[in-house]
Amino acid sequence: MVAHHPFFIISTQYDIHNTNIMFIDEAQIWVKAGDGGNGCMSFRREKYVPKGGPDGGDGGRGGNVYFQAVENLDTLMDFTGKHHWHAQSGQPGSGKNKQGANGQDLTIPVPPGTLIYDIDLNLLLKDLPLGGIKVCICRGGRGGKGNKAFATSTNQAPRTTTPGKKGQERNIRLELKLIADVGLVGMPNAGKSTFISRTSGVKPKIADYPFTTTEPVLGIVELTNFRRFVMADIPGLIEGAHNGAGLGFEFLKHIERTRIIVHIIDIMPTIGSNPAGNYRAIRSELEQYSKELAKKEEVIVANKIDLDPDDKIVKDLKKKLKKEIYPISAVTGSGVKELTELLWQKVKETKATAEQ
Ligand SMILES: Nc1nc2c(ncn2[C@@H]2O[C@H](COP(=O)(O)OP(=O)(O)OP(=O)(O)O)[C@@H](O)[C@H]2O)c(=O)[nH]1
Ligand SMILES: [Mg+2]
Repeated sequence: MVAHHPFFIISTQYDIHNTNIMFIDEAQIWVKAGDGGNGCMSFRREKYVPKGGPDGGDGGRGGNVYFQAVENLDTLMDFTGKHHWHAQSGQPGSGKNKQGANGQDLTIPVPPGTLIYDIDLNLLLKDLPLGGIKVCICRGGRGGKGNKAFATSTNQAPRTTTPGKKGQERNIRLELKLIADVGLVGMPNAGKSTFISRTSGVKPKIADYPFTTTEPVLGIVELTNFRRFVMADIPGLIEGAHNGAGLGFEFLKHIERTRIIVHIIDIMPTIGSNPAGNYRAIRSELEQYSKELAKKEEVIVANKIDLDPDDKIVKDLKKKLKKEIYPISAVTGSGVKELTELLWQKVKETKATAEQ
């Protein structure tokens, strides 16, 4: 449901020059720096001293708003529930020439790669490509002057003070480009879209006819403890795809850069085909398309096990393919949680290897 939240928009963009599926994660928020505290008007009052001098202190400075890129964040989802962000205002000055306390700064953590736009100015303010970088986006207001500050030799009892200045405020749009970690491949009707809709916030069209999906769809798969990865659903592949048959081929380039391929096999395919044969046909298409893609780590999933209550088809498939196979039912949810855990683990491992 995340995709429909007013402050959280997911859209997919294709860039044919860049073979990644780009996934734009967006959030709109309002940020405000703290106001400066007002200056104070006060006169010293001492017993037996007829005229005390002015002693109103200055107001404190309002806190600034910073954005900081933080390494372990990877989406803007945390902004879904919080639209208003403000730093603390400065305290007013007080008597005895006491300056008001400064307001505390606010630092908003965002994932590396976040772009910060001012919506009203339609302007890119900053780009935070790397973790650790911190920028000030709204300055806190200066504190006002207390009447002590206006005392001169000719005006020893000023009654003038100034108010604190307002803190800056902005309507901000955050934008983050993500790349899919996991790509789903398989024949039309295998249940790829059913799987992504069960595990992420996106709801692609699902139907019992081939080529229901005509364009890639990306979703964020969320697990417990803030673990997440990005998954791409692409149109189904068919034999001859590498020569242009069907729809899926055009989108294969998008999964070239994903870390893992999930190959979904329909264990009850249409008459005239069988699960093992379909698996091999898709593998052959991937190999003919690109050696690199074919070398990518693959997780083989047998889907629709609700239609195979005595496990016969899956056993037979394992025997034929001689590979590890993860049985699931995208419809009933059986095996789905285990599979997403496994995928997360593999994404984490490939990320760690890539960073070495
Ligand atoms: N019984 C059963 N049916 C399933 C399961 N998963 C998907 N289906 C059905 O299979 C049909 C195709 O599902 P989709 O998710 O649209 O398949 P797809 O792989 O995205 O298909 P394309 O977009 O055409 O490539 C739909 O009628 C689903 O309801 C499952 O686990 N069990
Ligand atoms: Mg589909």
